[in-house]
Amino acid sequence: MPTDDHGRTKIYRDGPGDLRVPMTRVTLEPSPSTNEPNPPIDLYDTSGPGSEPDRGLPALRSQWIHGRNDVQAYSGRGRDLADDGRSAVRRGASSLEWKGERREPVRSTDGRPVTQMHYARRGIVTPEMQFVAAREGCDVELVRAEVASGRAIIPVNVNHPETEPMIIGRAFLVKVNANIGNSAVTSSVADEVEKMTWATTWGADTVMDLSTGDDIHTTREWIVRNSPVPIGTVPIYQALEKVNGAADELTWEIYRDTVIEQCEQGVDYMTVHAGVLLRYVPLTAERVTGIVSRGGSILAGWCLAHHEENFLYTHFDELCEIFAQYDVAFSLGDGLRPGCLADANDEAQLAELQTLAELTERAWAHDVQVMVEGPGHVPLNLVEENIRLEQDWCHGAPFYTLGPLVTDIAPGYDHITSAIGAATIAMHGTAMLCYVTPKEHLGLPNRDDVKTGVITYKLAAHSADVAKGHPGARAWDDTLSKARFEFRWEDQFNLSLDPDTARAFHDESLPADAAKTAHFCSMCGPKFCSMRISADVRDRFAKDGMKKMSETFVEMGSSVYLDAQDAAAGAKDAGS
Ligand code: IRN
Ligand code: FE2
Repeated sequence: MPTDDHGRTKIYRDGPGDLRVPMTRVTLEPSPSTNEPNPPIDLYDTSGPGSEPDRGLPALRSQWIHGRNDVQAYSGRGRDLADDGRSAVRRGASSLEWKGERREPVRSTDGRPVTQMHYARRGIVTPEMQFVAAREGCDVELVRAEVASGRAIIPVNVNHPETEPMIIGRAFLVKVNANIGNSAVTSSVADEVEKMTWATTWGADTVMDLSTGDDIHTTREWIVRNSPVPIGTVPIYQALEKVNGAADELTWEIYRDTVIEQCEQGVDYMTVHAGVLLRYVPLTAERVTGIVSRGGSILAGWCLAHHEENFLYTHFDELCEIFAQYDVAFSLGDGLRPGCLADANDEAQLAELQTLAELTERAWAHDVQVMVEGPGHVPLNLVEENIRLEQDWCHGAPFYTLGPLVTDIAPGYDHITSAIGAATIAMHGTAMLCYVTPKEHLGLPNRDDVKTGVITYKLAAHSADVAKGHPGARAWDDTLSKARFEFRWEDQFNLSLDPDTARAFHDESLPADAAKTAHFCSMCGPKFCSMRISADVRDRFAKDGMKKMSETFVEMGSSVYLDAQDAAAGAKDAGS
């Protein structure tokens, strides 16, 4: 959320030890009629401490990571990995070089897991868990227990010390992911860093870098070093670049080296489409839109070309061993998600989900954190079944869904078609929502689209928090409503998800400063403002009680018109 001089400031709440937890504090004006003070409200803040792009953020978690004495620096993939010759990383643009300094990656000292799940299962409360508890305003034991059981994850790679820990799980606030990333066609490294910062400014809880094309490695390095939120990727995209787009030439070794390269850079979670099994691919043959997942289509193509099982599935345990040594979380990819209403909840989708359930348990056996990806496009009446099956089959592992869009007829408005599905599925327990921007199906989102996508998903997520009765969620709505009823316009703007737009829309028709205290806006004008009329009625008839007031109202002919004098007084408020 943006901090500005309009009553919103960034504050740090003291947590246990040396923890400083960021919040946006909104200070409020007193109620005009009674002059009673309104206490400030603190809102969850994802914007980070603010970075200079070519310097990166401070390494907040460094001491926590090293204090555990279970990771150490090593010289990187060159020492330990067989290089098959094709996957050699250009040393010149190494992940390990930042501002000319060589940054040694760290990983587990002796191969044992260094994951938050590993600690949680042993009853250890980490500073990351304490930070999360202070941020969510909940008991740290809830955080530990949910992480231990797999029902929540804290994605924090040991090589991303810049991140402010956050938690994804149904017992916590619903989170929002924003996808960014260049394609071969448009945009530069600096643009993508700027988009990441912009997305977290408006409330993105995680950001996925889906870059393809040139400079994939450098783009990601810049993004990770500047990101206060967990970064996710889809490593198969970069692996495919390494074989120049020839999916058939992909190998486990190329993929594995790509994953390690990204583990060393500090990527916090990775989408792995390991559930796209050879035998499921024919199930998509009769679909209206086939396989719409990029990663899913790459792996389906590979399986068919080789007539072999998906190498991500056959090497899954090796992948777990790698993830465990850096604390990288799985986002088990839904490579067979439906791409239209007609294909929703079909055999291919549900068969894959069953495999994702099996993989969840395999990852947990390695103490590796997991979330499970979900659709896509689903008619509203089938949305709930998706979360119900996922929670049942995957033993409560957090669900992370892409919307879903509940209708296919509104290209240009798919942030809305999908936010309807997103709010619904989150109300029933989805832990994180992958945003969809207005450009979905049409083009690469620009800065405005990123903001629109994030705000739209924040409101979907918050609606679900309220519906779930999440502690404290409703207070935000009630605080804004009170400000609205009392015509505290500045408070109403500052409490908004997007204060800039709220203020600009108001000022479009009533720009004068005085209008900020007026008891109406230009939507209804002074005569028809229901809030004003209702407040007047309350004031005038308070003494006599509401019952009498209602009788009088009927006697007066049940008219909502104010008399001419009142209307003029309202107009004067605005002008003076
Ligand atoms: C989220 C839920 N289902 C899919 N996603 C996101 O889609 C995922 O997190 C990643 O950002 C993107 C992967 O797209 P493909 O490769 O499956 O199309
Ligand atoms: Fe789609």
